[in-house]
Amino acid sequence: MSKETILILGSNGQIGTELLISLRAAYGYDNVIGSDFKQPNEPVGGHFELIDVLDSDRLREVMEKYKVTQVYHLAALLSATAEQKPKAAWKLNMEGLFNVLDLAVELKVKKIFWPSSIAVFGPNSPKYNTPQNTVMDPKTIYGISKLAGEKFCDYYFLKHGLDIRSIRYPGLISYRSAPGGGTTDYAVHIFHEALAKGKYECFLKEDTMLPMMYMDDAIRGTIELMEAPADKLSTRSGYNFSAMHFTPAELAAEIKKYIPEFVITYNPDERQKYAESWPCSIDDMIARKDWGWKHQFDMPAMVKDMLEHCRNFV
Ligand code: AKB
Repeated sequence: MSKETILILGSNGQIGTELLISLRAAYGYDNVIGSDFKQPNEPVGGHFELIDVLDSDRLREVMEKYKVTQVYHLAALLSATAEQKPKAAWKLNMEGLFNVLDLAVELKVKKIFWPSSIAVFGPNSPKYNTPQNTVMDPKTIYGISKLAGEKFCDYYFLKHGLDIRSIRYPGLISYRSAPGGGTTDYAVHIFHEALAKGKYECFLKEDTMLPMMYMDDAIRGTIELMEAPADKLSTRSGYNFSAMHFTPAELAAEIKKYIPEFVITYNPDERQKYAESWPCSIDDMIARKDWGWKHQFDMPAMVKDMLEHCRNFV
């Protein structure tokens, strides 16, 4: 395997924190550079650079300094935060992506990873087993920026031959890193509150079904996509990517098997609207066929593992 130097933009975030660990294990500690617009809360060791993705000169400086061969561009505002500041979200999510794509072409970066989301779908997309190619009418600024981003990724692949790969992440559930500003975040908070207080007030209605995935699967799948032979990939926008789907009531019932006294209440807020515009479940057949994607964690396995790990934080 040729030597790779990998830059993660947004390595303090929910996905970035875990990718940094896994990529360092796979590619060598010193070959993976973490970066974010602020210092991590806890030192992560190894190479770390402060980068605002809107500052193209700074990005170029770091990419040249390390002779970066791969970039994982994760810096973005998620659905709920983006809705509070739509113009700032559009600027960060789109201009940040352009800066990365343009520098990748100029500096001949070998591969780029950019995360898309189930938020690219909308109320007129099929709700269940939403296919890879279908009606896409996102209603959140986050979803609009992800759909536009997908189109630009495809465009840079076609026009410049840039090897860009992308996944439409469902809600991600993790114990090492906290989510921030998303609609699916309830599925992480619920574990910490169940263990600390025995109760949780959910900001979605009890029957709001959404596609979800355990972080271990998401990280493994992401790296597998990045390592797949280019000629196996049939899409350069975003692959549908799925593992499980459930409602808050179903998740609470599974948690109650371990914490019988756990009580969930519901107080839906504006995030309900965003969730209702998204699919309930996803058909990821093409990812499974193209690069062999296969999830390992279903909902019961995820709950067991989350509770075992989250107990250490209480
Ligand atoms: C969010 O809730 O905004 C994200 C997503 C589904 O992309 N987790």
